[in-house]
Amino acid sequence: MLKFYTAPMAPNPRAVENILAIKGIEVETISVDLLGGENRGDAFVGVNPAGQLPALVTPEGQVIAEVAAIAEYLEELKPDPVLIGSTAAERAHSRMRMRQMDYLVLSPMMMGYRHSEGAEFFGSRMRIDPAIGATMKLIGHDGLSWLDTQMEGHDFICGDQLTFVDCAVYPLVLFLSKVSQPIDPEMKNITHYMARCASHEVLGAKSL
Ligand SMILES: N[C@@H](CCC(=O)N[C@@H](CS)C(=O)NCC(=O)O)C(=O)O
Repeated sequence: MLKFYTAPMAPNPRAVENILAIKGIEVETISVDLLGGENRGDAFVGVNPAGQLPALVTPEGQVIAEVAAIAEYLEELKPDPVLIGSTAAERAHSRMRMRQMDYLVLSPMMMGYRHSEGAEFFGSRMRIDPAIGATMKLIGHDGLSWLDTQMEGHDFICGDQLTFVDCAVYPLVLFLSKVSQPIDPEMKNITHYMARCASHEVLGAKSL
C-alpha cells in the first residue's frame, strides 16, 4: 500500500488529499507534527531529504515528494477520473498551467508569507529575510491578477474541467488569503473561482 506523509491544516498536503479523494485511492496515512518541527527532524528527513510535506512512498519503497510529481504518479496509477488531461494537448496545457502557477503565483505568495507574518515560525527552518516579504507579496499579487485575466469565461484554471492544478492551487491560495494575503476583490474571476472551489464536494469539504 502507498504510505502518505501528511499534516492536518497544511495546504500542500491538502492538494494531495484532494487528488486521493477524487480518485478514490486508499493510502496508509502517517501524520507528521509540522508545527512542532517533526518534518525537519532526522527521522522524517530520512524519508524526504527536503524535509517537507507531502511525501508519498510507493509499495516498492520509492519516495515521491512535490505535489506535481505525486499528482503525475497518482494519475498513472489510477487514470480515472482524469485530472491531468485525456489527450496530449490537454496534458500539456494542464502541466503548463501548473508550472505557471508554481512560479508566478504560489511560490511568490508563499515567500510573501514566510518572509513576513511567517518569519518567526520559519526562521529556524530556512533562510528568512523580512526585507523581501512585501516585494514577494506584490509579485504574487501580479501573478494572481494575471491568472484572473486567464480565467475569464472559465470555471477552473485549465478551462471547464477541474484538474490537479485546482487541487493544488485552491488550498494554497485559500490558506495564504487567510494568514497573509487576502484576495483583492478587484479580481472578480478569482473571487468567483474561490467560491466555486469552496462549494466543491471534495475541495471544499475540509477547512484550512
Ligand atoms: N514544493 C513543495 C512544497 C512543500 C511545502 O512547502 N510544504 C509545507 C507544508 S504546506 C511544509 O512542509 N512546511 C514546513 C516546513 O517547510 O518546515 C511541494 O510541492 O510539495
